[in-house]
This record gives sequence, C-alpha cells and structure tokens, in this order.
Amino acid sequence: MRTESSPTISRNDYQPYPYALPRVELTFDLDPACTRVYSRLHLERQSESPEPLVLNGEELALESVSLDGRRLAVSDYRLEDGRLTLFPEAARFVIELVSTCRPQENSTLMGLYVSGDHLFTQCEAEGFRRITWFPDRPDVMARYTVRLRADRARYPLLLSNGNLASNDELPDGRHEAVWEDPHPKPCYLFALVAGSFDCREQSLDKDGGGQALLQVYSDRGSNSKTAWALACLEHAVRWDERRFGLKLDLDRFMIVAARDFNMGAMENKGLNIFNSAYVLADKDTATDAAYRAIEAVIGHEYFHNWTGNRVTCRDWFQLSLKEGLTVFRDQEFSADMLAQGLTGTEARSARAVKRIDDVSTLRIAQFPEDAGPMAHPIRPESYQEIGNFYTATVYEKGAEVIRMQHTLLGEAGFQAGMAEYFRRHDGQAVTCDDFVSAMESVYTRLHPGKTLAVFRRWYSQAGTPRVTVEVSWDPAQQACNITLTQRNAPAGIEKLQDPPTAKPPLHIPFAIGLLTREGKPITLHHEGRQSDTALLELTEASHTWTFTGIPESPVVSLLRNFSAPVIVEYERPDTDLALLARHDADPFARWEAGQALASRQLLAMMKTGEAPSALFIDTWQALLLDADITDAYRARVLALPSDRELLEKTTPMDPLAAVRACRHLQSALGNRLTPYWMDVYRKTAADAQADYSPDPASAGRRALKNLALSYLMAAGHPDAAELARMQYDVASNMTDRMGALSCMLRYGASGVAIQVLDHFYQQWQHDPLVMDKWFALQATAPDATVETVRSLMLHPAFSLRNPNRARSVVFQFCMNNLQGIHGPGGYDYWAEQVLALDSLNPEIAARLARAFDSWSRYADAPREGMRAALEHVRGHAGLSRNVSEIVNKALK
Ligand code: 0A1
Ligand code: ZN
Repeated sequence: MRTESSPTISRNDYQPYPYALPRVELTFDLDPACTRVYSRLHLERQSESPEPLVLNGEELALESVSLDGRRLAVSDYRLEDGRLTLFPEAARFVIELVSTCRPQENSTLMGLYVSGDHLFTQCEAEGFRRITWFPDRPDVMARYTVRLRADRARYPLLLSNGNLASNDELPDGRHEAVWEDPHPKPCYLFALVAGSFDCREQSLDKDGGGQALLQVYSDRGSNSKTAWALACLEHAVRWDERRFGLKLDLDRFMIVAARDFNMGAMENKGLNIFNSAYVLADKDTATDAAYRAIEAVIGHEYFHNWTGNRVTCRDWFQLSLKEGLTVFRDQEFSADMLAQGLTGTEARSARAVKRIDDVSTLRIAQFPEDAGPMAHPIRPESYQEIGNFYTATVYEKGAEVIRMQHTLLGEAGFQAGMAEYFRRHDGQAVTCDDFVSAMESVYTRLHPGKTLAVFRRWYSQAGTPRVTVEVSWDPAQQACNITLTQRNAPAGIEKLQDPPTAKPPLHIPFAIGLLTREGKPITLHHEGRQSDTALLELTEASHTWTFTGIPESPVVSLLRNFSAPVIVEYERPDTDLALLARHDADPFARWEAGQALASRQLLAMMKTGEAPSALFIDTWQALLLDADITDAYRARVLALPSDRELLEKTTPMDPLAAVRACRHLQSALGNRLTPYWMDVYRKTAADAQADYSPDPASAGRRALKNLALSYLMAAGHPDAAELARMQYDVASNMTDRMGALSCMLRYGASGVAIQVLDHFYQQWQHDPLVMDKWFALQATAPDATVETVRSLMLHPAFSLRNPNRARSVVFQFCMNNLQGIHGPGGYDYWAEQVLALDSLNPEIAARLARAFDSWSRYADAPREGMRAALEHVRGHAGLSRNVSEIVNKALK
C-alpha cells in the first residue's frame, strides 16, 4: 500500500482481539494469474456485547461475504483502507469469504507469489492479508484445514502445514490435496507451496517414540545439493532434544528451497520455506562459510518450532521474544557443532571462533544502528512499517540480551527458566516481559533477594552503553580495585528531545580476569567462588570491586567472552594489549586485545601515516608461531579489522582513508612477516587436494591458507600471484577457488583477474548461487565504479526482481564497497536503485535505503552528498511506507 504519511503504531495501544478463531477452512483454486480463495472462519466473541469484526486485506478482490450461510449485501459491511468490517450480532458464527489475488503480478514476494515455475507464500509479518481477508495479527491462533487445487501437470506437488489428509484427482487434469495442521497457529506461520520439485528425505526416530519424516525439497536437478541441509536438520533435531530437552512435535517436517525470497528463511509450522542460498551446497559450488551459514539457518528455523511457534508473540513489538531467543539458540548450536568432539582449550577456542564472528557482526551491523536514526530498543515502542524492524537490534542485540540472562543464571538455571517458560506459556501468544518473568523466577530462587527489575531495562532502552574502567593496585594491601562506570547516552530520536531523556543504569554482567606481568592467570575470589574469571554485576551507575591477595600490579582482561553488548573504555599501554593478545586464557578477550592493538595502528596510520610499531609486528609474529592454537582460531586472530569496522571508530568518518589504512597495514604485515606467511601457506596448502569436507578443522585450515595468501598478495610478493593462479587452477572446492579469485581481484593484476573471472563464468553460468558470487566479487572489487555495476546490471543474468541477485550487485556495491559507493556518482546510483526497487519490492528497497543511516557522522563532502541523495528519495511521489519511514527518520 502506498501512502504519503503513514500512521505510527504504538506498543502501548495494544488491545486484545475481541474474537477467538478456533477453526479456519481454506480452499485455494491455484492459478498464477488469478487464484481464488474460499475461506470459512469459525468465530467466537470474547466479550458480553456485540463488537465489530475487523479483518485485514491488501491487493485482494472481494467476491462475496456470507454470515452463517446468508450472503451479505454491500451495505451490510464496510470496506476501506485495507479493512473489512462486519457487524455480527451472534456470539458464535461462521463467516465465508471468497476473494482473488494475482500471484504472477506480485513482485513484493509477500503473500502468494510466483518464483520460477513454483508458487510460494510468505506471510510474516503481515503477508497473510494479501492472500485472504483475515485477522492478520499473531495473537489470533487457529486450527487450519487447507484444501489446495491445481493443475496436476504444472503443480504435481501441493504442500501446506501439518499432515496430508488426502490427495485426489479432479476433472480437467486438476488434483486436490487436503492438509490438516493439528497445532493452532497465527496466520503468519501459514504456508503453501505448489510445483514440481526434487525431494530428499529420511525418517527419524523421535525422542520418546514414533517416527518423523524429514524432507528437503528443491528445484528439479538440484537433489545432489541437499545432503548437507538434510544432515543439518537432523543435527538440529538431536541438538534441541539434548541441550534444551525440546522434542519434535510433528510427524512431518518439510523444508522447501525458493530462488526468490526476501530474507534467509521462514519458520512456517512444519513447512519451512528457505532462500535456496541456505539450502543448496556441494563442494564445487558452496564455500565453507556457506556450509556454516546453512547449518545456522536450518538450526534457526527448526528452533523456532518451539521458540516462536509453540510460544509465539502477542504483537509485533514482541518480535525479539522469538527472534532474540532463537538467534541465541542457533548461535549455541553452531558453537556446539564447531566444538563437537573437542575438549579443554581446543573446545573453548572452537566456540570462541563462533563468538568472534557473532560479535563482529554485532559491531558492524548493530552498533551503528544503535547510534543512528533508526535506533530502537530490542522491543520497539512504535513503528510505521513492521517490515522495517527485522533488524540487527531485534535479532542480534536481542540474542545478546538472552545471552546475558544465560550468563546470569548459568546453563542449568537458564534451562530451568526455559522449562518454566514453556510450563507457563505453551500454546500462547506472549510478551518479552513474560519471558523475563519465567527467567526471574529461577534467578530469584538461585539468588534470594535479587531480581531482574533493572535487567528489564535492556528491553526498553536503545543505544550501546559505554563502560569506563578504572583499575588500581594497592601494594600495601595486595589488593586490586576495579571500578566500572556506565554511561547510557540518548540514542536516535531521544537526542532530539529537549532535554534529552535521562537513561537509568542497566544490569551489566561484566566478566573479567587478571594476569600477572608474565601473562599467567591469577585466581580470583569472588562471591564465595574461586576462578580465573569473575563475573561483576554492575547494576548502578558506578561500582567498585576489591580483589585481595593480588601480589603484583596485574594486567586486566576485560569483558571476557563479550559478556555484555557494551563499548569498553579503558586507557592502557600497547604493551598490555600485546601481553593479552599473546597470553589471555579467554580466547575471545585474547582476540579482542589483538584487534584493539591493530585498530590503534590503523588509527595512527590514518592520522599521521605512522608505520606499524615493532611491538605490533612482534605480536603478529608470535601469533603466527604459537604452536598451541588451532588453524581456525589463528585465522581469526591474525586477520585485521575490516575497513567498515575501522570506519566506525573514526569521527568524522572518512571512508577512503579507512580503506587506505587497512590496505597499507596488511601490506606492511605481509612484507615484514613474509617467510612466516609463506611457511603457513605452504603447510596449509599441502593438503588442498585431499577430499573436501566442510568439517571445522579442514575449514579452519583453508581459512588460514587464504588469509596467508591475502597477506602475500597484499605485500606484492613476487610468487604470490602465481600461487593464487595455481590455487585457482587446482582447487578441489569453492572455498579455495573463491579465496584465490578474490585475492586476485583485490590485489592482483587486473588483466589476470579478468581472464580468471571469465573462466569462472564459463564454468558456472548455469548455477544461480555461484553466479551471485561472481557478481558480488566484481561489485566489491576495489576498482569497481558506478560504471562497473551499471554494466553488471546490463548482463542478461541480472534481474532486480530476484533479491539474491539484487543483493549480489547493488547491495554489495552500496554497502560493502566503500571506495565505490563514495566515489563519483555513487550516491546518485544508490538513490536510483532505491527508487527502482521500491516500485517492485518495498521490503528490499527499504533495506537498501538504510545504507546511508550514518550519513551525519561523515566528513563535510560525503555528508552533504548523502543528504542530497536522501532528500531526493524522500521527494519522490508515491514512496512505499517502508522506504518513507526509513528516509524520513534518516533526515529528522
Ligand atoms: N522469521 C524469519 C524471518 C523472516 C521475516 C520476514 C520474512 O519475509 C519478509 C521472511 C523471513 C526468521 O527469523 O527466520
Ligand atoms: Zn527467526
């Protein structure tokens, strides 16, 4: 729907729906041009006296409405602004509706749409109203019976949620499948799929008895690429049984891969629909990172079956109830999969690799959001378009808020809290507060007198807290005092309030450790426990803790395992960071110290062109030579902060200087440590020809090899280009092929890169997911300009209608190519693409519109350029509600 000024919806305006809807019967006459939907809604009034019945609908043609079998006249109901209002008198009644929609014309990919030769649905958040008139809100839960009719030759497979009750022939070459879902659900979890697919399946013994059928459906001809997905699904089922005690409650669990999909995947009850990028993999087409991402997304959607589906959200302000919790669960699943079979330090560093990746994502995607015009608490207070609130804050910061509860309660306490949550709320639509109350009941039992009252503020306060640290050591007392002080500055629109809202302190679990000057851990006595790590609970503006029995002035290891989503401010010498980077027993904090040291080098380079210090080079050398760390972890600690991370640390933001500094430091490190990189490269490359396996150890080896190659290439080592070319030529898998090719594009001679790109194209042009990589490599190449991406968009394989393709070119250039987007014509290109996408797919357009959220933090020239581009988009007539909310907030 297009509107100039959209209404703002507020959390506090929530009103329960006045009707219960125990049963829904839907019949679909499926046809891509025009699908007819017959709907029977069994309604029961919840109040004493008559209430209007309001149903939502969008882009539908209404053919008839009946109430208890009596057809209504147009004067019996009201139809306006996407709302159909009826005035029933009875307390229980049945409404019958007939309406049509047009899947073929639906480029938004919300509701019922066509992708290739298939029909798919996407209903979260408010897509069901594009299928039929309905109370489209998550707190109305119903049992569904769904009858699907379609041409058998074109749509041999007809799927919906639940169990298949029958599948019969109809006249005229049509057939009909009837699906019954025994679980009541909100309509956002409804799904249907029609088409011709390959299927890979296996049956699984359910915990507690019985069997379940697990199925993965994909485009014809792609069955050889679904083995990993099915294996991941089985791992996810087993993991949820083992770690959370949560069992599969279905006889059949289906995953279907779609080429055209707005997001990663969707947790529809028993019938998950996935972006094919998170299903299809084989060694020739998918990288190690893609394998891990598939595992994470399959886990995520499967875990929603309990956290989201069995217990769902009362309203969309509670989105983080299901998303934050489910991201936390998928992060833990991935970490456990990485650490499988390992013990001790190795297991801890395997888990740390996942933690490092998650925290990097948080810092790149969520911290800027919290500092920008779209800042919102993990439970937003208001929105114009809910589609704009599937954000890093709701998802990733939401997961951090769940993780802090896990840290405060411990694994056993957290699991007890989860059990209590399901005991109280299974089958209900609830709030974030309900979740915290369940956790609090356990927390208070474990810690009499303590509550989560202060902790709850994480749900209502936006912004990233800053925690300042002061440390002193008292030689006479052999005591170390640590003071933590938190600052919660106004965020987003709060800044505009006069006076800005004062924000009370949060409950921050802050894990620390102390090391001797030789890098040995010091045992801490804290709250009756002895450990190398102490968990400080900061609940006031400032607090001081004293540790006794500390024989020397220690080096402090701060925010271990990133125990809270905060920014730490602490002045300390480089030598302390170097010591921590070499010796901290907490693998996350150890990585963090190295990154902090590298960031200082980069910032100094940006300011004064200073060369890297000997201390820094020595530290990297020590990390290269440390025999006790794994390849995967080594690849993380030796990598430099990205240009985007660096940019976030500078004021005003100077993108080109950030790019230059990163490149310069990488080449300096490559040069100074050449023999070591070469040694690492040769050792890790030795088994490149071994059979490919995506297991963590092999993937870690490949990550380290490709990192070594990038340092050698950056340094311009005389053999590097040849090594890259050879790696490309002999690669037995896509990780090595992409590693080599991206190095060539980034650091190599452009002639060679063009040749290899062409070879890559000839080899893979038939595979859309690989072609996405081919497009993305070019859109992110350092020398890519607006002309480069414009010509990529003229390629016959390019289409703005396919979100993956749009992401691989337009988004990659606008969001991941600092030189390109801030170069000539970049901002105009962005505005043009936002508008072009907005006329097709507002959800996707609004995501691109957010590329300039941080415009006001840039130096003068880029700032004014971005502002002008935002103004241009805002001035466009007929902007979608999605994009209009984003650009209006950006320009406030
Ligand atoms: N619930 C899904 C995310 C999702 C949201 C909206 C979509 O359509 C626009 C699709 C998926 C998840 O968290 O995986
Ligand atoms: Zn989710």
